[in-house]
Amino acid sequence: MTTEKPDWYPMWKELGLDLEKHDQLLAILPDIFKQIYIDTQCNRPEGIGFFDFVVGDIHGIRVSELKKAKEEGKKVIGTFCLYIPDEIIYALDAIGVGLCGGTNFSNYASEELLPTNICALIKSALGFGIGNICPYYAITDILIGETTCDGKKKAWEVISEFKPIYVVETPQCKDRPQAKAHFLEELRGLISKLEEITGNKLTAEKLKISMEKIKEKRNQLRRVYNTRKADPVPISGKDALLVSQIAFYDDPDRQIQMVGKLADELEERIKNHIGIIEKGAKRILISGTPMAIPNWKMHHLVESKGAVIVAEETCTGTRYFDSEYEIKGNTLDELLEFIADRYLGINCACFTPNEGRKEDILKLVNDYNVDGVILYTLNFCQPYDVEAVGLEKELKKEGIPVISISTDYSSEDEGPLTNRIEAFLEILK
Ligand code: BJ8
Repeated sequence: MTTEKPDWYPMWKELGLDLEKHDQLLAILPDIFKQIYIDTQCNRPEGIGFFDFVVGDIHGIRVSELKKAKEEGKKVIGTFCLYIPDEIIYALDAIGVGLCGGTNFSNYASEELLPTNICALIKSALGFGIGNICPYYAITDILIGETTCDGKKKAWEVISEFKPIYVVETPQCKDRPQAKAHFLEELRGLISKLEEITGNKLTAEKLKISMEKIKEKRNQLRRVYNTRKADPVPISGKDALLVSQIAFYDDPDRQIQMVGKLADELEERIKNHIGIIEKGAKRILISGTPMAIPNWKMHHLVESKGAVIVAEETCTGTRYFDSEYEIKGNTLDELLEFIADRYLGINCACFTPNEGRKEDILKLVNDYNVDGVILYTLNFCQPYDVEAVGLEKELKKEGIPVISISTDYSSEDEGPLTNRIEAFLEILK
């Protein structure tokens, strides 16, 4: 892979990007990345080089691949939630890209359309799209929303003025039997919509192949996470987060290969007792709202203080690959049942009740030998904010050190947050 970047301007222009604003965005990113990833870390695994390269050309190669795929007749589908199964998108010979936003750079474009007290992830994602500064958004043929939190539900109405969007009605009480029946119906509705968009027909055979591929992608990510159970830990939390973030928009076959290669290297590092930080460093679990690229704030603050993040109970963490299926059925209906079961097993705070999340956290604390938990919530995210109150009490009852942090994408609160994190790390045994 050459490191010399081609001239992507003609492609960005063709996609209708606001080139001036887009230039400003791309001018900021390399410095942030260098400061957080390169200048402050050493002894990183070699395999992380691929992921650095992907970020270094974040709006280039992958977008050009999507453009080429579109010229060959494929459709690109934008999503915002784990609950939209990639398996279905790929089985219809389309390509899925996750479009959640992780920077407040794009807020200028959405602030007049949204109230101020809406979470940073929604503001950012909408701003990227409406402001024409995200080529991934620009290249999509349709967006798929879902009815998880109220903020997103209403955001789809705003965004529908700018781009076609289809909304999947995710159930609210996912543990009820009727929730599964409802979700299955919604998945069938999604399939019909995607069949209409792609002009392809979903078959059991195609779905099975796609399920095997997406499952394998999750398997490789799980392998990377499993290595983080070791002490010394062979990869930093920041790097693991980056790998997980890129999984949302890169090609699944390449992900299987590159994440797999990284996992091989990390397993080898464990055998040779090679860590990213010395043995005995404080081990932190982050639990809460997803962290979309380039939201590396919490990881950077924590790891700058000499602790290491060993797992994330988030959708850009273990929720991405937890809950797995066996691919046994032969009919479309049977396969969809497995898919529905798998996705309804994801314990997102948007569902009620959501007891499974507490169990997930306790299991992670045990499996990853965690010293302390940070309950991380984006400001104005009510589902995770409310759950954090109860979880904090429950974890304390279990004798697990815990701290709740609500923040956004700005750097304004970094001073007070650093003080709180330092104080928290000091109380860990
Ligand atoms: S399955 S976590 S990806 S809904 S942070 S927008 S919840 S106000 S992102 Fe999510 Fe699916 Fe759940 Fe995962 Fe709303 Fe909260 Fe904002 Fe959020």
